[in-house]
Amino acid sequence: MKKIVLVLCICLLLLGCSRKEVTEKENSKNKEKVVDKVDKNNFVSYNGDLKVNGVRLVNQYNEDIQLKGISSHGLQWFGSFVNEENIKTLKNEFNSNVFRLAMYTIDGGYIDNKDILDEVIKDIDLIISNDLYVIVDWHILNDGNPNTYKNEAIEFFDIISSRYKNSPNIIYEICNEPNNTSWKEIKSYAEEVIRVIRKNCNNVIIVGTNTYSQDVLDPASDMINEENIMYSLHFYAGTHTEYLRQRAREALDKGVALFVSEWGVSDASGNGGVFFDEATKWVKFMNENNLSYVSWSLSNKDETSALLKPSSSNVFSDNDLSEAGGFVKNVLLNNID
Ligand code: IDC
Repeated sequence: MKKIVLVLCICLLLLGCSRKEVTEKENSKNKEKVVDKVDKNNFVSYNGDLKVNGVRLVNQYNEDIQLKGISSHGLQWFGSFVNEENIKTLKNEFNSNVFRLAMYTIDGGYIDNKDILDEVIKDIDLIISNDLYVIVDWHILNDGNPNTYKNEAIEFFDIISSRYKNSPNIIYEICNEPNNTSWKEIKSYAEEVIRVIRKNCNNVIIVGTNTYSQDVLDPASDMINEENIMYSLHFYAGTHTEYLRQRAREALDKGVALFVSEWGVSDASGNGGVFFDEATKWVKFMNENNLSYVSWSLSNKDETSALLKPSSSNVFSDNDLSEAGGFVKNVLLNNID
């Protein structure tokens, strides 16, 4: 009897070891796959459809992924900076893997002039052809409550999501910065717009939170009951400090998946500073929590958040980078931490 038990134990032990060997082999194979096969030229081809798993953003293999990149300024004003040369520079020299198209609603945006749709489509195609992720941002701001132009939002997202229904590249940001409204209003808007997008595809959707996308605890007790939803957290280093990082930590602890779809080194006006010390704290925080982030903005406007000097032409090089631009380039190259 003892002998039988002993033999059985040895068998089990051997089986365990060989299992372990197999998993170890599989793991190292997977690692090889990630390290050797992803680079800037096949970023989306490799990572494919993104998903939200708990608070994590993951790729098609369920591997963690961190998107990092730049946002346009308002396309109605600075759209000419979204061009082939600049997108290639951001990809090759800044290691950006995502670009955000800020399409304002009012102030000369879609509500005022629907021709901007053609530009958005042209820009999306350009970014897709560079194998990058692209955030299509319905940039509400002065129109505080997203329900103000809900019907237009539904029309817009129906057009884009049916046109790009098979494209893993697109991330939908359905309301940049709600303000002076309530989570109840935002949630009911989001549910309607999400329903329209979901008829076409299952891509990740980012939902703004109240108070210019800072009230990230609101969804904790009242989540949107859909797959692949994230909530935006926006900060400007001269205005938003540790208290907002603390709120973000609490939100993450409570299961709110966060995406920093806009941040700047200036104060919240887009000017002032620059505030590199506080921005560095934010960068550390985002990297530690594997949060994805997108910096405001690719423009040569005379304001400190602009990544280019006022003298920059539409196609920029290193000499054209503003103080903010130089800093953000280093952030994206992982030189700041
Ligand atoms: C700012 C621009 C500025 C423009 C203003 C109003 O930097 O040039 O005049 O919008 O359109 C946000 C907004 C973003 C703001 C940015 C800085 O999403 O549109 O851009 N900001 O103020 N939220 C917090 C800060």
